[in-house]
Amino acid sequence: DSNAAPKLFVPKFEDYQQVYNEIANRLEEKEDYDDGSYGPVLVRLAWHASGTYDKETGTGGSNGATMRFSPESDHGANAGLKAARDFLEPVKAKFPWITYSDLWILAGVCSIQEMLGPAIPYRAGRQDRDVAACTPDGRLPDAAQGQDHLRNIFYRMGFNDQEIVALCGAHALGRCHSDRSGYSGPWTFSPTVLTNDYYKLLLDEKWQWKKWNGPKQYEDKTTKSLMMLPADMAIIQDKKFKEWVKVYAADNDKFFQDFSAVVNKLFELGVPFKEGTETWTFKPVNA
Ligand code: DDH
Repeated sequence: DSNAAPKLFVPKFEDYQQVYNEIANRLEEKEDYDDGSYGPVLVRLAWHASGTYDKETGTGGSNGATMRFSPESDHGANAGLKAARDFLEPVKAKFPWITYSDLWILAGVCSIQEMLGPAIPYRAGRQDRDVAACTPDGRLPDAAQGQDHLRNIFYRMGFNDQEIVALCGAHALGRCHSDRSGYSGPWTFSPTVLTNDYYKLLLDEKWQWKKWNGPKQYEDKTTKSLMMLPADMAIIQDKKFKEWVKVYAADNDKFFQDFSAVVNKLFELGVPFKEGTETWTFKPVNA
C-alpha cells in the first residue's frame, strides 16, 4: 500500500545500549582530558540538569535539557558544563533519534558505571523543551553555605537527610576548577573511579582552611592536595548527616546500593514517563 504512513522508528533497549557504548568508547578515546576522563563532568551535567527540580511547582528536572539555552547555560553553577555538552554533540549527531534530555542522563549513567560505580537503572522518555522552560537561577546548591542551605535545596527536590548524604558521595569523582567555580582541586586521590573514599577522607583527615586568595575552602593537613567545600564539611558538622557519613565510610556496598537508588531518583525527577515504561540496566563496556 503506497499510501501507508512511513513506519516510525521506535528505539528499543538495544538502540540505547548502542548509544551507551558510543559514549563509553568516546570516554576511552578522550583520556587526555582533565584527570583522564570526561566522566566526572558528564555526571555533573546530568546532576545539574536534574537538580533544578521543584516538587511544589513540578518545574525543572531533567525533562527538557533547557541548559542548552541562555539564561540557564550562563547560570554560575553551570560554568564549565559546555565541555560536557560539546563532548556529547557527535553522539547526538550519530543517533539523532535520542532527545538531548535522555542523552545527558544516559551519559551520566554511563559515566558512573564506566568509572566502576554501581549499575544505575535507566528509563527513556524525556522530551526536549524550549527556552521558555529554563529554570530561574539559584536552584542548585551554593558551595559556600552549610547544612540549612543543603536541606532547603534538597528538600525542595524531595530528598531526605540520608539521600542528601548519599548524593554527596559523587564528589569522590572529579575536581574543582578555578576557571569554573573558583574553587580548586579534587576531593579524593582517585577522581576517575567511584569509591566511598569521599566519606572516609571527610572523617579520617584533618581539614584546615586553605590559605589562598580564592574562595574559602578546606585542604587536608597531610598532603594539602585534596579539598573540601564548606558545603561538603557541613555533612560532618551536622549530627544527623554525620551518622550517614559514618555508615557510608564503613561500607562501600551499602554506599553503592543507596547511591544507585538515589541517583536513579534524581535523574527521574519531574519526568512524565508513559505508563509501562521499562526500566533498563546497561551492560558496562569497561567491566
Ligand atoms: Fe558537585 N560540585 N556539588 N555534586 N560535582 C562540583 C563538582 C562536581 C556542589 C558544588 C560543586 C553534587 C553536590 C554538590 C559533582 C557531582 C555532584 C564543583 C566544582 C562544585 C563547586 C565545579 C568546577 O569548578 O568544575 C555542591 C555545593 C553540592 C552540594 O551542596 C550538595 C551532587 C549531588 C552531585 C552528583 O552528581 C549526584 C561532580 C561529578 C563534580 C566534578 C566535575 C568535574 O568537572 O570534575
